[in-house]
Amino acid sequence: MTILPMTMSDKTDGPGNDASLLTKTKTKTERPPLYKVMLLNDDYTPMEFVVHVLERFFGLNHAQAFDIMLTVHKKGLAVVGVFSFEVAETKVAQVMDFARRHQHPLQCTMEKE
Ligand code: TYC
Repeated sequence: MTILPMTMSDKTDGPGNDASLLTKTKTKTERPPLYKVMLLNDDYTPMEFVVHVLERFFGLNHAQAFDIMLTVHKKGLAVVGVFSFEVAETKVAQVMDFARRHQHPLQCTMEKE
C-alpha cells in the first residue's frame, strides 16, 4: 500500500469551497458606462415639434425644452440627457420613430460619455 500527500485541490472544507479557490476576492464595483443622447439641428423640423419631443420623451418642462431646442437651432446640436445604454437606446429609437411618423427629418443620436 502507498500513501500519497494530499494536494491543495484535494483539501476541501465543504462543497464548493476548494481552498485553492478562496483567494479571488472582488475589490472593485465599476459603474456602468453612461451615454449622452443628442439632438441634431436641421432646416425643416418645426421648432414646436422639437419642443414637444423634449417634453414628451425627456421629461423637460416647456421652458427647459424651449431653451434646449434653441441651443440645438443655434449651435447645431445639444446633449438632451445622459442615460444607461439601454435607456439611451430606447430614447433614440422613440424620438427617431416619432419624427419619422410625422415626416420630419429630426435626428437623435447617442455617444458614450
Ligand atoms: N432649425 C429648425 C427650424 O428653424 C428648428 C430645429 C431645432 C430643428 C432643433 C431641429 O433639433 C432641432 N425650424
